[in-house]
Amino acid sequence: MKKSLLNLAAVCGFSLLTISAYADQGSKGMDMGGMKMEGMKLDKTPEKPVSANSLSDGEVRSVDKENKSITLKHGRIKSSTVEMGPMTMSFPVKDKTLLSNVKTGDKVKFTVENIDGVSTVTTLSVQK
Ligand SMILES: [Cu+2]
Repeated sequence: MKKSLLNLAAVCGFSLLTISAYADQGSKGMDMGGMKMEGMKLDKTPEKPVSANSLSDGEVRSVDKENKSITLKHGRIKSSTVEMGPMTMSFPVKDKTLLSNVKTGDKVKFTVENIDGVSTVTTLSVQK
């Protein structure tokens, strides 16, 4: 379990170059299959509390309430389970109420966690 989370986090970070090539073309979700990890530190388990997650910056590109997803142009993400560099991509959101107050163009702060192998937005707040 822990190992698979680590693997996925590593794959996500390591897929950055591949994904970013596609992300701006509006592809949904991320195909993380088949990527091998390398150079990932495995000496730590991702058991930090959620509060250890740092907020990431993003700008909303689109909101899809029906599918509970949001496309964000995001800065660097580094949470206890997800790490990736800046890119534009879509994320599923943990709870659709997170989408109730955001619209395209909003600047947001958000956190991402790996939930069942998917990088999922778990908190989101609009920056005024
Ligand atoms: Cu990303």
